[in-house]
Amino acid sequence: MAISPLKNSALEAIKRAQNLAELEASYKAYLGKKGELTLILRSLANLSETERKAQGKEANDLRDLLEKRFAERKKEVQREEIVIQEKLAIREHVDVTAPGKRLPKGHLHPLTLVQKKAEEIFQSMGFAIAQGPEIETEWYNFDALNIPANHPARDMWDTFWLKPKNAGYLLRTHTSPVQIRYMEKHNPPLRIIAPGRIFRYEATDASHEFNFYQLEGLMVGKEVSVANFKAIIQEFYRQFFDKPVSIRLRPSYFPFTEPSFEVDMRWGKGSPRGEAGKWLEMMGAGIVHPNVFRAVGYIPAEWRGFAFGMGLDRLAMMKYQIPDIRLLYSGDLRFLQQF
Ligand code: FA5
Repeated sequence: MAISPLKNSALEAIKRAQNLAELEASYKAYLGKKGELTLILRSLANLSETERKAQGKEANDLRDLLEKRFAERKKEVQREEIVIQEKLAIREHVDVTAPGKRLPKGHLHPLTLVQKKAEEIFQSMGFAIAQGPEIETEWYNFDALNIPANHPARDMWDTFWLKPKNAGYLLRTHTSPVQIRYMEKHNPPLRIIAPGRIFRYEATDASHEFNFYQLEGLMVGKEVSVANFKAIIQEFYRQFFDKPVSIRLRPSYFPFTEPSFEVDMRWGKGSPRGEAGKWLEMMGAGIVHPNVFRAVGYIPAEWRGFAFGMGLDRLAMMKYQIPDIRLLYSGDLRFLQQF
């Protein structure tokens, strides 16, 4: 056989081989002991010197080329075979009768649940939702709320100051500055709540965090009274807990309300650590101080209002019987997955 047609048919056979067995068979047919090219190479010895030179080079070149192509195709076929086997292996693993895998779904944090529920109830009573920044100025957090510089009342709120301190920026210590921000932009009468995160530079224990959540409330009108406050708060609790709860109003002091009081709630039976019968302070509240109205440009003689600031964490603790506020921030899934 002449070299040229042999070359074409050999290259074609290499290309066509789909697996190692086919490839090996072709290799044998051309380069094996009795392969076509091997025979040609052997027969060179019988040729005259000039013919041998001419044909010898051509045949040896072809042998080198074919060796190379066989090796390349072998690698390709091996790779293809691995892919096919992997596919088969995967198919073998699909057991159509096995029950489906349940994808774990996330859910809302108990504090978020509590905040949403509280918002829903207050909205149903005509309160709008307002928001303010977590980084506040001294003016909104203190001065406008009738807490002048150097007044001992400032110490009621241990503060994280931002550097430099004389710039007057701080992490808000309560949600009350949102009252000021809202009243500056809106005319009375008004009813708002302002839920949000706040910060205090204080030691932690089972009922105190240094970072927690409050929900501020403010209602301003012509004849708003403590009686209105009490009715609204009692209705809020009734809806929130969906069962009767005991609360008490206790006289207190806040610079921005006069009179001021605190609302406590009694731990019920089944409380987590035998707190049953004990009181937990739920919020501060009172009748808006005239100086607060002055700070926002309202005429104090014309308007009356009540304000309150409730701890959302404490609300969550009461609702879900959580013995320690720190659990809410622990990121512990054993705790969080119970909600
Ligand atoms: C205030 O922050 C006032 N701004 C509340 C207020 C608003 C009074 C409007 C009058 C009018 P106080 O510091 O007491 O008040 O905090 C209010 C509530 O936040 C507390 O009753 C309690 O429920 C919660 N709270 C206070 N400190 C912590 C704390 N360290 N960790 C968790 N909850 C707290």
